[in-house]
Parts: sequence; C-alpha cells; structure tokens
Amino acid sequence: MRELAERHGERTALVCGERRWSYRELDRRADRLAAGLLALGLVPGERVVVQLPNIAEFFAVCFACFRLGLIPVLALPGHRRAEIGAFCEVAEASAYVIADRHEGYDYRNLAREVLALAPSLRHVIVAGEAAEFTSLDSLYAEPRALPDPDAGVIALLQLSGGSTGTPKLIPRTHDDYLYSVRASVDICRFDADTAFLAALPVAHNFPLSSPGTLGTLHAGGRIVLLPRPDPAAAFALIAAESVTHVALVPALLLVWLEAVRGQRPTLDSLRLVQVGGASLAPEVARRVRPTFGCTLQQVFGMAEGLVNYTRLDDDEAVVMETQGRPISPGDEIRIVDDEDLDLPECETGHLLTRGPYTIRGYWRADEYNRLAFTGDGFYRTGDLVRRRPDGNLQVMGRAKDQINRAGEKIAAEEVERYLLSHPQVRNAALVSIPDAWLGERSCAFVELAGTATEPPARLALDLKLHLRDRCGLAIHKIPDRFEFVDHLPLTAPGKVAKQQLRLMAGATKRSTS
Ligand code: OOB
Repeated sequence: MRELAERHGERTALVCGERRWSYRELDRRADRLAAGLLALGLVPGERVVVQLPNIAEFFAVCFACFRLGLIPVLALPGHRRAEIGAFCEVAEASAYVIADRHEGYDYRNLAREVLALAPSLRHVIVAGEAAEFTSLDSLYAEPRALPDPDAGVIALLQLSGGSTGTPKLIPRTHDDYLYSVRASVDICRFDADTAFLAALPVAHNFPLSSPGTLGTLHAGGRIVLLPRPDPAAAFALIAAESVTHVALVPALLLVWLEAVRGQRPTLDSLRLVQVGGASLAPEVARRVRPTFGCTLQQVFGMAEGLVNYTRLDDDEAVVMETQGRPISPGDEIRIVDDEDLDLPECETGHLLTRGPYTIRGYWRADEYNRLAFTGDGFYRTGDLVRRRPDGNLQVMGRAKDQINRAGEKIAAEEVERYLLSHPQVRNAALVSIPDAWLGERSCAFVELAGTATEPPARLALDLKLHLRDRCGLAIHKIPDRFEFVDHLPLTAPGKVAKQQLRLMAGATKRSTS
C-alpha cells in the first residue's frame, strides 16, 4: 500500500457513495488507524474479527491491521451470533469491528451478545454511531513508525465453507496472498484503467483477491463499492463510474440478466464479467456476451488457496464449458479415486491440490488437518472434477457434505448440530436440492422425538425460530424447506443416506417451508 500510494498518489483508490479516497488517503488512514489500534493496546499477532459491509472503512481497517501485524478474521455481514461467537472463540480474538447498522440490522446488538460469549474480546470498534463501544473514527491517531511485518507471517484469516460442525479458519500469509493477487492481475489484465465494482461482500476471497479489490489496487485502478447487491443500484453505478470489471456468483448473474431485460441500462463500459463461487450452467454463460456486450470469465477458486480462471483469449467453448486452469505453474493438481489413486486423464474424481499459495493446514485444527490434507500436504478440496486434455478443469460435483446456496457455503453438519439442540428433534439431516435461481437450496429432514401434535408448518416455523433466535445462526443457513419423517434412511454402515434423501426431496410434492 505504501508503494502504491507513492506511485498513484492522488488517483482515486476507492469510491464509496459520495466518498472518494485517493491512494494517499487510504495509506494515511492505514497509518493513523494502525497507531490508534496500537494505542488501544492491540499488539502484532492478535486477531481482530472484522465484520463490515461494502464500505470504505473495510479497507482502512484491513490495511491498518496488515501494517500493525494484527490478523483480521474476515467475517461476512450475514454472520450472526453462532458464527461470530465461534470465530472469536477459535481465533481467540481481542477485538471485533462492525458497522453500526447495515440493511436494517443493528450490529451493536450482535456485539452485545457476542461479548457475553467471548471472554477474549477486549474491544468492540464501530464504524458509525458507537453507542457504548469504541468509535472507529476516534481511533485515527498520529502515525507511529512501525516495523515492517515479515512477509511470511499470517496476514489474515479467511473462512472456510467447511463441512464440519465448527467453522475452520484459513491462515493466509502476506506473501502467499499477494502472490495469488499478482498472478490474478496478470491473467485478468487488470490495469490502471480498471474500475472494479465490488458487488459481492468484499470480505469474501473472490471479490477480495481474485483479483478483486486487492488486485484493483495492485494494478492502480479504482474500487467502486456497491453497498448491496441490488441490480438497479449496480447498473446506475456502472454507468456513473464507468465500471469495467465485476465479479458475480451465478445466482447474482441470473438476477442481473433478468434485470437488464426490464431496465435496459447503459453498460457500455463493462469489459469483463467474472463468474465463480458455484457452478455456472453453460446456457446461462452463453447469455453474458449478448446481454452485457463483454467478455465472460469463469473462476473456480477456494479460500484455502487454489484459483482457476478461463483465460481472456480462450475459445468461446472453453469459457462456456470449463472452469479454467490454475494460475500458477507451481499449482499441483491431482484427480484421484476414493483410495487416493490417480485417475486416468478425463475421468472424474476428487480434486487434491498443493501449491505456492494453498494452505497446508487450517488454523489450530491439528486433528481435522489430518483428514483435510494428505500426508504430503495436498489439500482435499471435496470437489469432484475432471481435467480435459487441454488442461482445463470442469467441476462435476461435490463429495463434501456442503450446500452451495447462491455461492454461500453451508456445512450440513453445523446446521444439523443446531437442529439437534431442539428438544423435539431426535435426528436431522440437511441436504441440497436444485434451485433454478440459487443453484441449490437446503432441505432439512427431521425425525421427531415422540409424536408431533402440531401441524408440520407450525413445527417448521418453530425450528426456524429456534435456529435464528436461540442458536443465532446466519439467515442463509436456515433451511429453506423442512420434511418430517418417521425414520431417516440409513446406509449399511449406519450413516444417514443423504443421496436417498436428495431423491426423496425431489420426489415429495408436499413441502413445508
Ligand atoms: C470461492 O471460495 P469458497 O471458499 O467460498 O468456496 C470454495 C468452493 C469450492 O471448493 C467449490 O466447491 C465451490 O466453492 N466453487 C465452485 C466454483 N467456484 C467455487 N464450484 C463450481 N464452479 C465454480 N466456478 O467460492 C471462490 C474463491 C475464490 C475465487 C472464486 C471463488
């Protein structure tokens, strides 16, 4: 950032509503905020849960943390008590940074709940009206000379989509993260003329680093922050700020494609629409160029590291039908069967990967790491892929017990664990069902303890309220549908037969949502 500020000085680094911060301004804010965080007593290596929407302060806070050597844990605005409490606990976080309100939700109330659960938290820092907490604005202080952090230390903790009952944190170092940003900038040809619309939540790895907002800064371009993913607001910003690049998940792309039909906006400035985070159907991919008049790029990445892109000069068929190839010659890809044996070319199998910017282990999770990584350090992605002779990967499915709802990952086990905490639930299983808009949505199969006296719709509502209010679970994890069964079907070794449940969900007419 310091180098960027010297090189690009007064050029606009980011646009947030009426505010425009230059590179110099962003650099100065990082300096002053780092000094303020230090004055609070926070010291290098401590963890700070950062839960900010798409606002300029996100970047001031992140760069201040990087500068001081504090480690931000990048939470998403949709997370609630269950998730934030777990991040604070796992990371032993010392501070929690929030916006006062966003989208009608008051994060200060959430902070009050989290404080009661997280003994390690010493500070809540609020962008906006701070109430009884520390105001972010009050922290800007006289810059202090700070030692440069070592490039090999952890810069940030990303969140894993996960498939386990408790969230896993992903330690990314300064050098590995920046390596992936630089390589992404080259491949996606971001440059000083790039105006990148941050339409997805900025904390997510895709809009942050593939090449995303960090890539935009690295290239000397301009970040345009979209406060919420409303297509009309997005189209207005694209026109007003001459946005050239945007990253979308397929579900949001579908919404935009529909909205363009109705609104006929001016989108002439757009040069590249990147789509990733979940499977993109070729029929949808084919609508991008005619609708937006620009190039499509498929992005298959993961917060754990590996990122694949279709290249800007790839044949149309490659861009429509594949999820591209890795960014680095150092990325190792293995496609294996259930016994970890390499499969012949073009066969579908489990994707294992190891490389210069892919983690070798989750944060403080030794036991789980033995399952999630091979003995020689390959990460088990949980994705089922095939590699075509031209080297491009196609995501064919998933072996991990996860639901990919509009690009937001839901670990089935986590939701099941919370369902089981309801006194009326004897057993529960969460599965994905196909959805035309979201890609997938979730269906909870529930075996009740005793006989139900209430109608299914009432029970479903009770369970939803239990998950939301008692458990404090993020809204996107609340099952979209409930099915009540006498017994969950089991496989021979006694595990819940989820494949059978998916078929049952497809076949049942009656649904309780
Ligand atoms: C991105 O990161 P995460 O950590 O939220 O999720 C990773 C998982 C992958 O393992 C895969 O299951 C799925 O999301 N995924 C895709 C996909 N891109 C990601 N599945 C099918 N097609 C795709 N194009 O989602 C992420 C991180 C960086 C860049 C882009 C996406």
